[in-house]
Amino acid sequence: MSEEDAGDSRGQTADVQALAIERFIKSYVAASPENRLSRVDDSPIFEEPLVGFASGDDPLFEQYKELIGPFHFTPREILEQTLPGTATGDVSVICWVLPVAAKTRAENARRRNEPSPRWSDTKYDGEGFNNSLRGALESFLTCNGCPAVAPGLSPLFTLMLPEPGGWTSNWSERHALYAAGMGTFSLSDGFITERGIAMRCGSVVAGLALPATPRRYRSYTENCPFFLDGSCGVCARRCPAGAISTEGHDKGLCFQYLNETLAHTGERYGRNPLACGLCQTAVPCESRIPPAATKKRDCVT
Ligand code: B12
Repeated sequence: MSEEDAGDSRGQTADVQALAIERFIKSYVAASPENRLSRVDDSPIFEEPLVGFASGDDPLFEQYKELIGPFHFTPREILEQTLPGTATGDVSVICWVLPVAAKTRAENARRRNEPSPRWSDTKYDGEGFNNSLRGALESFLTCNGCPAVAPGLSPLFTLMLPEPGGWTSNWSERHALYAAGMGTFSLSDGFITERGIAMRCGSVVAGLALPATPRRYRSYTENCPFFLDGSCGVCARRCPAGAISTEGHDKGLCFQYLNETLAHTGERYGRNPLACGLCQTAVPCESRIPPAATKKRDCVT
């Protein structure tokens, strides 16, 4: 076999592996009884996911050490430090987006000061399901002979309060998604994907060479119309904590609103602290890339 043929067959194997992983994630979301709002009406918490891949050696992950902090893991580091001796070959990051169900978005969109019960349960039961998916994909890969770790489930995963920025983790799911070409950040700090900003997301780092999803964005805020021409800003008007302004998102005010102001609602719902997500519903980016951002991009290219 020529070198070129060998390269082709490696590429085909990678494509087949990527397809199998995408199918696994989509089937799990469609079939899992945990993807259900069991305290409400047993309807699905999330709709069909988006799946993307990044190379574990993408230089962006080194940049994140400067951007977020030296404590932020590269994919190779989290794999090697969680499962010593396993990160010797290729490393890829498998990312997914779980779009919040339309009914939940519609209910939260009508709220002005506090989230709806469906939204709140989407945070708690939804993140519980997201963790099951992380674990299931880890097992699927491990059973197929591939070392894998979901950073969010790693015993090394932690949240910290570095100066002066507010809560930060040593593995940011959204930054992994950005590397995997799945969207961009917004004025509210939220991440806007092709299925919008009303979503939860996750990732697994695997010892595989998967085809990286092309990153077509020229800026890390390209999907947010505010950063294109100063328009929109609906998320700032929606935020009941006054935590979003033309200066961006004040994590401290956001955190305080969630933990203190919403404490009484949390008691009523039996969920403390509460979710909020008003900045992610009744906004032009709720379930898609806002047309204003797409139109502007088309003009530029
Ligand atoms: C800590 C945390 C919080 C904190 C702080 C939020 C924050 N912005 O960091 C608090 C408690 C306030 C919070 C609130 C919420 N959170 Co929260 N939170 C997290 C957590 C656990 C870690 C986030 C983190 O460490 N980020 C790292 C820091 C550095 O990111 P950042 O400051 O946002 O990044 C900015 C800069 O890095 C900047 N940037 C500057 N230069 C450059 C250059 C490049 C190249 C790039 C790429 C970026 C970049 O871009 C960003 C935006 O300005 C993640 C789960 C995870 N492990 O990722 C969930 C997560 C971010 N939260 C999530 C959600 C849903 C929420 C809430 C909506 C609550 C709810 N469920 O109703 C609110 C929304 C708040 C908001 N407007 O962002 C989702 C995100 C969904 C989305 N569409 O973005 C996540 C990913 C959880 C999940 N599993 O899905 N959260």
